[in-house]
Order: sequence, then structure tokens, then C-alpha cells
Amino acid sequence: MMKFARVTIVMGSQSDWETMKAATKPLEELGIEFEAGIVSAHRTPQRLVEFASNAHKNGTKVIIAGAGGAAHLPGMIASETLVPVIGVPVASRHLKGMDSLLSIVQMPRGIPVATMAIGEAGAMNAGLMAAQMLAIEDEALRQRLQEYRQKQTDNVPFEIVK
Ligand code: RP5
Repeated sequence: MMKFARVTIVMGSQSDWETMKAATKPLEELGIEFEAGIVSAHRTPQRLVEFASNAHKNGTKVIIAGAGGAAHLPGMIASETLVPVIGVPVASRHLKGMDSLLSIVQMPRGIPVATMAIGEAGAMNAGLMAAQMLAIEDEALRQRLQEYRQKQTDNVPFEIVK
């Protein structure tokens, strides 16, 4: 059964979790509640419609949707809700995620999806982007994001390891 949270992460398949779990790291570090589950545009289309059309009333503020190959999940979710959707192209076996990226990024005008980079970096940035969206109305979270950034900056050494 699909659960909802302030940030709800969905993916097309169990095989996407290896990539999509990177989205949960910043959410955990920043203390943002989230749920994650499988919704497939092609294998579970009714679950998709039910999930997307109930997301707002179930309290979800941002949806992160990851999929690979013919990655219709983020766009189809976006077509059923006004909750902002962040799309993550998962690297596919044969085309290395170029198919996923182009499927997600080339939305027709009128139905936007905020598309991240292919793979783990995109998934992690999706978590951070969701946090930044929530921080618009949450000053304490904004502060935690500021500290997160500072820590990241402080952890980049000048010296090269030769
Ligand atoms: C997509 O097909 C999923 O998002 C996944 O990236 C890809 C392959 O799925 P599996 O065949 O591994 O279940 O719908």
C-alpha cells in the first residue's frame, strides 16, 4: 500500500532503488519525513493515477519520481497533480540513461517536470531540491540547509592527493 509523506519518492521498479536511495540521504540528514514506493507508469497505471490524484490531499508537498528507459512516470504523475514533480532519469542498461533523460526532460508545454541529472547525482540533487522547495516556507529548514552547504564547502580540501 502506497504511503504518503511531505516528500514522497516513487520509482518505476525495485531495480531503480539502488539509484533512488541517494535521494533519501539529504532528506534524512535534514530531518525531512519521506516515504518511498514503487509506482510504474506501464505495469501499474491505475496505481499511478490513484497515487498522483491523491498526493495533494494526502499532504505531499513534493514528489520525486525516478524511472529508466521509456521513463514516462514523472510526466504522467505531473499530468495528474499540481504537486511539483522532480524527475530523476535512472541509468538504463543499453542506452545508459540517455533514453530516460530525454523521456523525462522533453515534456510538452503546460505540464512541467523539474528534471535532474542521470543517476545517483540526480537522485541526491532531487532530495536537496525538494528540501529547498520546502525551505521556502520553513525558516528552520532553511537554516539546516545553510549548515549542510557550509559543511560541504568545509569538506573540500585544497590539497590534491598525488
Ligand atoms: C522502468 O523500466 C523502471 O523505471 C526501470 O528503470 C526500468 C527497468 O525495470 P525492470 O525491468 O528492472 O523492473 O519502468
